Amino acid sequence: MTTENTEKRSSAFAYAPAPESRSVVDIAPSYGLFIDGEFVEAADGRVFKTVSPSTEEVLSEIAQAGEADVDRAVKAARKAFGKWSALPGSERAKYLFRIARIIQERSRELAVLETLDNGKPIKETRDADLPLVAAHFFYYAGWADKLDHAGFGANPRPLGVAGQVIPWNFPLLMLAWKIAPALATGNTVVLKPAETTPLSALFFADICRQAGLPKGVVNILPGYGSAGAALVEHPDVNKVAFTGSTAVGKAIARQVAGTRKKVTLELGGKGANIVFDDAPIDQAVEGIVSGIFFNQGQVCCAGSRLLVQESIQDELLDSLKRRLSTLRLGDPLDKNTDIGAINSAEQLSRITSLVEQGEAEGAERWSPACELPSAGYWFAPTLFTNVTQAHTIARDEIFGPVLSVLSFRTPDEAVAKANNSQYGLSAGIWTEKGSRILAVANKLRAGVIWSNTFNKFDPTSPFGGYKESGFGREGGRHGLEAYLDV
Ligand code: TAP
Repeated sequence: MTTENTEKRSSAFAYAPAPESRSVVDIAPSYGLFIDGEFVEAADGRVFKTVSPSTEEVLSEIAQAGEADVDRAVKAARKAFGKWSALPGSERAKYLFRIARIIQERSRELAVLETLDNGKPIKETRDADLPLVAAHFFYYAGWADKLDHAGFGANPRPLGVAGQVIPWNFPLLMLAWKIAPALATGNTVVLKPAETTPLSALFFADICRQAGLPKGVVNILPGYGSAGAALVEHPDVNKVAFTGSTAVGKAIARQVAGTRKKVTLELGGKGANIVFDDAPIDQAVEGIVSGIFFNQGQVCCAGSRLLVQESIQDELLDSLKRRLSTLRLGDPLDKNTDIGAINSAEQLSRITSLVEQGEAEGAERWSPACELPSAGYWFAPTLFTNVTQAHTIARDEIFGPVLSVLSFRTPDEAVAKANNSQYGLSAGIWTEKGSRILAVANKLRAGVIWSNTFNKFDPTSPFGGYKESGFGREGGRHGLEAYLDV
């Protein structure tokens, strides 16, 4: 996969410290569905395997929810809703605070588990995912007794049973984004984790038991192939929350049309990271790297299009290539690993085929010299130059460690190119001029805009998109509205 202008990796593999031990966490050989406070087999007894994407080792066998199980879980959630929604907010808050504290106490186990099941580097699960997960539960615990003061009028009411479908790129964090606001507002939950990453959600089910959460308030249904649709279509589900691909988001919007179910969709993106000629180059390079290589680029708000002002393009690309040559790809449990595994064979083949299309359409591909492990699913950090707006790699979400570089001359051209996308989720602006940050940000059609940084998250900030990136907001005070009849 290397190209002519590939640079030699210098000392990237010289030092290999002991990896974080997988013995930190006990993984059972099999797990049931979590319904009404108990782990149970699927009604039809079906199971599927979850594998570690960095080794292809089978981690565990998971019960596979079908339609009957969805019905069972929705009934349990409906039954629990009466008492749960009638609790004073201060009581619901106590459970959420307890869950948040247990997550902190067990964060080492959870970080290792997430890294094993997802393939992302331990330094990301440890320093980003887990702290953000706990923070999300703490933040919404704080809202539970203040809903009358959230600006939605007096006495806002919960909707009922929330059916939630989450993706594999941030399994536990997306669970937190969905479950914390739902419970704070008095709803009960049936959540379907992605089929490639069910383990941290099942571990979370155990945390719910440890926290003494009443039975049926949270139900977790791993599934594969039909559980998602059965949940969304269940007539006793009042609220649907989905994060994932735009194609499935559109299907869900069609499924719930005319049902009065409240829906939030958080879908794909093709974020533009815009670097002006007065930007601090070294800082911008770090932001570009974290923007597209964090979590192997499997991030809906990734800065997957670099828009660089023409006058600094050569200098910036030289710095960027030097920096990419220092990234360490390999064992995700190694604390020094920067680039982990791609989540699944399917995702790897999607990335590979889009990258091949990029080359076939005439863009120039470059990667640092990089040895890929023989087992598992891996893709080297890749950047494309000579990219035009018409190229597929400039338009489609690749959801992998692949950066498409385009240039611009004027701020207006930068804005026009950034907005030239079916998506509108994220953008970044790099410049020393505060006035330019405000002027450009006001013209960008993106739900989240960072300036002089990228991929920073906070539970107090609403997150969500424009256009085909979906609708509704998660996080912050806005995130409460999705779960309330206001
Ligand atoms: P996605 O499309 O993201 O989601 C698949 C999930 O949706 C599964 O859990 C599936 O459950 C459920 N689902 C499928 N059809 C459904 C329906 N009609 N109603 C309700 N739920 C339904 O899946 P993927 O194939 O893993 O990823 C494909 C692409 O999506 C990636 O390449 C990436 O571009 C994008 N993606 C985006 C994000 C974010 S954060 N925006 C996250 C992950 C992936 P069942 O198996 O039970 O049907």
